Amino acid sequence: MSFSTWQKGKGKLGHLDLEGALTARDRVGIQDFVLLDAHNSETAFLDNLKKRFSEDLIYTYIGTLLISVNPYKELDIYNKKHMDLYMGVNFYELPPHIYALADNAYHTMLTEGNNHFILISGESGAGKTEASKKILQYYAVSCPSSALLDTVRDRMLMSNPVLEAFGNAKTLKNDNSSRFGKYMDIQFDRQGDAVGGHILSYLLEKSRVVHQNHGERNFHIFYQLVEGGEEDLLRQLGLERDTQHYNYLVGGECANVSSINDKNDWKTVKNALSVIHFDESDIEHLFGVIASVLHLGNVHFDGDTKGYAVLNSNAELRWVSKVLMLSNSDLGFQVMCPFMVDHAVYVRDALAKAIYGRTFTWLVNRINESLENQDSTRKTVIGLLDIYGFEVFYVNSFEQFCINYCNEKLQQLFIQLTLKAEQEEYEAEGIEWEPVQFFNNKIICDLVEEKYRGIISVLDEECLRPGDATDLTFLEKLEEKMGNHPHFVTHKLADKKTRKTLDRGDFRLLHYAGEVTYCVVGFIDKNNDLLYRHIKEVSGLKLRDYAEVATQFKNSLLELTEILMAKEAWYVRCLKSNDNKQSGKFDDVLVRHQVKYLGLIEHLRVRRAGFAYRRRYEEFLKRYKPLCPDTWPHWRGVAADGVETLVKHLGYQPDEYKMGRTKIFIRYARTLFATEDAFEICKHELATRIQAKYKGYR
Ligand code: AOV
Ligand code: MG
Repeated sequence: MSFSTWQKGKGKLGHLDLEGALTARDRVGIQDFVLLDAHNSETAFLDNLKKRFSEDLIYTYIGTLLISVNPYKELDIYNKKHMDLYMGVNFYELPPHIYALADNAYHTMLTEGNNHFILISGESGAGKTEASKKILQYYAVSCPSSALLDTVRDRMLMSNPVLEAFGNAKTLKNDNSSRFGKYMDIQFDRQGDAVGGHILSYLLEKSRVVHQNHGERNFHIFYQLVEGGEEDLLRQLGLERDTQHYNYLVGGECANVSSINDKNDWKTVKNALSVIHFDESDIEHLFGVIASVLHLGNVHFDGDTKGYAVLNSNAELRWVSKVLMLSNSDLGFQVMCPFMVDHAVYVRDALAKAIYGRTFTWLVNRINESLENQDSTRKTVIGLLDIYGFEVFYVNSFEQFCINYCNEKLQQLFIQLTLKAEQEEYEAEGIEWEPVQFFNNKIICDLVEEKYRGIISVLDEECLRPGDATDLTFLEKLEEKMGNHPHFVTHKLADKKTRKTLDRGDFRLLHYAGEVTYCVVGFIDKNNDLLYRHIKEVSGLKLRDYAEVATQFKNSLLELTEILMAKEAWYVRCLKSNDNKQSGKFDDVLVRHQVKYLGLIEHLRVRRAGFAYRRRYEEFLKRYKPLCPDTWPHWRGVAADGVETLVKHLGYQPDEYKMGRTKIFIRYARTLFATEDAFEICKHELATRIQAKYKGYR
């Protein structure tokens, strides 16, 4: 390392003085698990996380993978100063941070000219959405700028509050839970300017529009509109300023949440919409639709003497027509059909869900238009994936089935890529290695998605079967077809397999992240999405395009996997520190469970299989060359030879390292550790010598 680079590095270390740096390791734990001495021990792993967490150090690396533990409190580490600090800095040089990962992905993209993605995973409430926002902010603030591009950046940033308002809700797990999946490409030009973006959204949980479990809310936007909407607007939409007035908002009995300020959020969303370039008429249209859903929820049916539905008042329906700018007769059609009361309510709810779902799709499309970059020159992208995390509730339904299946797929992708990447690296570098054993969750993915045999296929079959298919016949088919599967349990088989009983209408999947019991009620209906099918029919679209909901979702995840596989991966694994959203609390059992199922120890093991650490020759030399008189201050020859000279001087034994084609592979963490210690001491001595020299001048 040249003196000037080192000076720069020293400046960046800020308050960490050099002597302090030597002792800091004990106090704040190890910042990269690869350097942890206790070999792969789960307890040592957890101790380290906990030690760091207690010092508000929520980030730790395993090589280039970033672990983040949700602190449930605001930390002063996300300001512009920190962004500047991490710009252009190697992983090693500063404490682990999400900015370091974002910055390394960005610089690798620029130097290698290829596409990247950042996979953010973890269970519901672990901090995925917050992490993805921080990464986006980092790019928006830190990348080179021009007045023209500022607009694109502002829009990218502002797409977040809008999509969160319409796609997030309070659940029992998370006050701001993502109820849709989101993949966002951030496009960069050759200079590294962020020039555009594109969002793909995945399966919105529409059922929430008409039903919320106790302690949960509808999508944020409804409360924002009712609480924060201007008087004029509410009058125009026929709305009252009282969330309790709306049937669709009272189901969960928790309209007010202390962590949420709907009034303020309304202002943020309105402002964001104008930045994204929604004009007055778009906004009028958008909130008309939202109001129509609230009015629909208040449409009430009485039964006549034969049990047929009769509207008890036309007032709400008139408002629906008005705010949707329809003629009364369009909606009258629905009313004229002789439905039984239950059925009428069903149709009403189906309509509300369909309206909301289509509005969400429209919103994503509009945002994409505003982020589109017209310039056809070559661009590279960094994709950000933030999807609903694994979740287990008291009652789990079709939605949880889809969400948890999605998390299985992401875990599978992680396994494939980390194993694959590792294998390829050893191969490419000509290094022999022993593969490490993993629990491969492919078996669970197959159970869900396999053609003709998986749960989704059985569900589709039942949905399309003419006649008397019900949720229970679906369950029977499952029992018939997959009763012997080691990860599938039903009532009949419960005792034998898990020794836990199950209700007759339930089935249980043994997911990679834990057991989940699903109640089959509603599976057929939700998978059919009949109204959607009806809309497709009347709008003249070919039915052959139509796939059942779970199959559509499966196909979209397949496409997503292909998009991701073509890019270089970076990982953020988010851990939930406790189940009570409490700051500073580290629940050992909960964290240990997540560490296990996320495969973090295995990942570490793979990183260490044979060789704990590897570094490109140039980087290794750049950092450690002050440790050898032959390489300091300059090594004029080939970097690999310089590294060989350096490590021989340091006394590395032949079994401690291997020279690959472009990298040095170090077998034991302690070897690198000793080198790192020597480096710290050397820096300290150098600094003392330099200080003494300057004193001499004065
Ligand atoms: P999720 O995205 O992983 O859950 P969030 O990112 O929404 O979880 O985080 C949940 C809450 O934890 C946030 O609203 C914050 O209060 C807090 N939090 C998370 N990360 C941080 C952080 N780095 N600093 C401070 N507080 C944080 V879900 O979308 O439910 O799967 O579907
Ligand atoms: Mg989220």
